[in-house]
Amino acid sequence: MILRHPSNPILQASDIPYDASLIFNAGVAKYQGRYVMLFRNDACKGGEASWRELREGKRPSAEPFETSIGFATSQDGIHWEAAPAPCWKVKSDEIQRVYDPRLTILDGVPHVCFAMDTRHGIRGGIARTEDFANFEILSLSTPDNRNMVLFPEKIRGRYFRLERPFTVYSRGADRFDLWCGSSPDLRYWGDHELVLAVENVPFANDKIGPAAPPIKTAKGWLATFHSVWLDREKNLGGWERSWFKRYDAGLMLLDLENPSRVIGMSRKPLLSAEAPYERNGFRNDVIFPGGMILEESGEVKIYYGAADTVEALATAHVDDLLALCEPVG
Ligand code: BMA
Repeated sequence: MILRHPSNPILQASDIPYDASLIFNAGVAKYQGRYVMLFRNDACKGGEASWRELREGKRPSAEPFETSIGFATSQDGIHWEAAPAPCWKVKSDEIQRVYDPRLTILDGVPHVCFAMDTRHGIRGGIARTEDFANFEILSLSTPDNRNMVLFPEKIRGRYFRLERPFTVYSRGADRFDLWCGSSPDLRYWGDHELVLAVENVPFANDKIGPAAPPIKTAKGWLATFHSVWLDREKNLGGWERSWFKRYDAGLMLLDLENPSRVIGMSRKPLLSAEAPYERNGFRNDVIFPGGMILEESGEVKIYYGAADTVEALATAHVDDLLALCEPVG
């Protein structure tokens, strides 16, 4: 049904022609006759030697990584070539990094949703780029918010996005839900509505959030989300050593005209960590989809970060994915 690609991982540190350690959580789209990818690179600051130490479980006291966004292209969506240098790195007194890019071609132009860590909170942003070298930031949310994804077209004359605010006080620590907002111009966002809450997902007990930008089908918007299961008794481990959260991929179907309405959902995870590159890495047992492409053949390519370490690909037929979504409500 859903197949992990035999070439997995499709992108990893050894494929990158500059300092790279963890290559994951990529956004992917088809653009001008090829596949394009923006990926997250957490590069170990201490170079190869510190990187080896980290992997042996010797954790340095200072923040060991420097994050940048890299660009890669592909003719088939499977074999990728990374550009010779990172394409986006933001650092200032206020901004610490941008990460977890998602890509949507909107009005014929690539748009990137991203998370931004700042000294005053985590912000979700949207930027447009014509060349994957210059990024014009169109909007930035108030903290804390991230995991934004854009719908690929206007709905009822407005732009829509899914997002995940961090409701720390009102919902208790880590009880974060998935929301939808809309905008006349991609700059000003409002009319927010709750889409899916943690308690609506049988395999989540901690938090959920948008994953890849949704794809349009005759039955509704097919959308992935990530869901988190926390067990403080069970250290899942990884190079980071202490890690207690399993990240699965979930699948839901949203109403075409009102995308804040869930009309279907898979009762089971679409993908759970099974393969060695999903089970073992910086943070074990993490699946984090960020890109989804519907091919003319009906094949859906789902790109996901695995174990916060590499980028992987799974494929399924769109009809099989739709069949997984049981009616809701
Ligand atoms: C989330 C984000 C992602 C990461 C995931 C698992 O909260 O930080 O970037 O992949 O945790 O570590």
